[in-house]
Amino acid sequence: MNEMSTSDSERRPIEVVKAINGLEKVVLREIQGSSVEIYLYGAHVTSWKNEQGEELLFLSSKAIFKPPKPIRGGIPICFPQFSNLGSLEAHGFARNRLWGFDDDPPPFPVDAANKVFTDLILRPTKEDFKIWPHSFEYRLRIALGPGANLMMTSRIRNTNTDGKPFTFTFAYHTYFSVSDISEVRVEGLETLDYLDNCKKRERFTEQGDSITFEESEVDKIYLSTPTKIAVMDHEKKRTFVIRKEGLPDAVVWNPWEKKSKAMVDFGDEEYKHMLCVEAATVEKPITLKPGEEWRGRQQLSIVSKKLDS
Ligand code: TA6
Repeated sequence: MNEMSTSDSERRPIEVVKAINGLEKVVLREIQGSSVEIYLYGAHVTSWKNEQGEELLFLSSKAIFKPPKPIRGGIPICFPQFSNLGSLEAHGFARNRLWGFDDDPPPFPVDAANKVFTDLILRPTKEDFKIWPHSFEYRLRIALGPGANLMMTSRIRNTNTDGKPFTFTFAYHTYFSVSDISEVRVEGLETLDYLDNCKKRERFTEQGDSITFEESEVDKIYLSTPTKIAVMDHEKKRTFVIRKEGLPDAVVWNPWEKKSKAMVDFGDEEYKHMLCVEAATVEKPITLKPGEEWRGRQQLSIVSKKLDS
């Protein structure tokens, strides 16, 4: 990755449109035909399509596009708290806040191939300060490259002026669209330790084979995983590859039948067509002193053949 900026002349234009319930949405289109859609509400990616125009992310048909309800599906951002690991609402507040455009982002290591991107920024409101008394700047670059490569880079800086550090956990809570959950395998998490959210976060060690899904909810936090994980959809002959930096853990979630029925913004049968595999940092929360910055990046891509081990 070379340190240079994509000149404005090279950069492809982005579209900003009024979408569901008047919420603003950014549309990135890559020259070969792939696209990404991002709501400023939550800096939430709700669509990622390949060059054939096929949707790669799951978005519930019952998703609610109305603050403060988070959008069900796509890629919610969990910050400054993953799940209920703290006193804040589940998964923190970044996913149900209105983000702005970052017109003057600090220099950024870019991949020259990614000519279409947008820079978004979140700073705390007075209300946020009451529940999480810290100043921060969260800069997010979402870039789309050839082959429908989707790159998401988060830079979180502690801007406290009272000398106080802050600590957070984080996840890109990606909902992949799959043909049939019973046809899906996840590779790259074999033999790893994980915390089982269905068993009071007890610690277990995963078996030696790739992970498959049958009969019940799966909600596991895999610890210190490889930087590359594959989600293989045999029926669609499609493999999603997740590459991650600064995000040692990975969460795997499928609500299965019972929990699907319990969620108002999720269809009873929709668990059959989605799988969450989330690049995360959970086990070892990140602590930043004033002036310090953390970076967490995920790259999502699609390959048609099996991932070389
Ligand atoms: O990432 C998995 C998880 O933490 C599950 O425990 C489940 O609750 C899921 O997230 C969805 O959470 P949400 O708050 O969006 O309903």
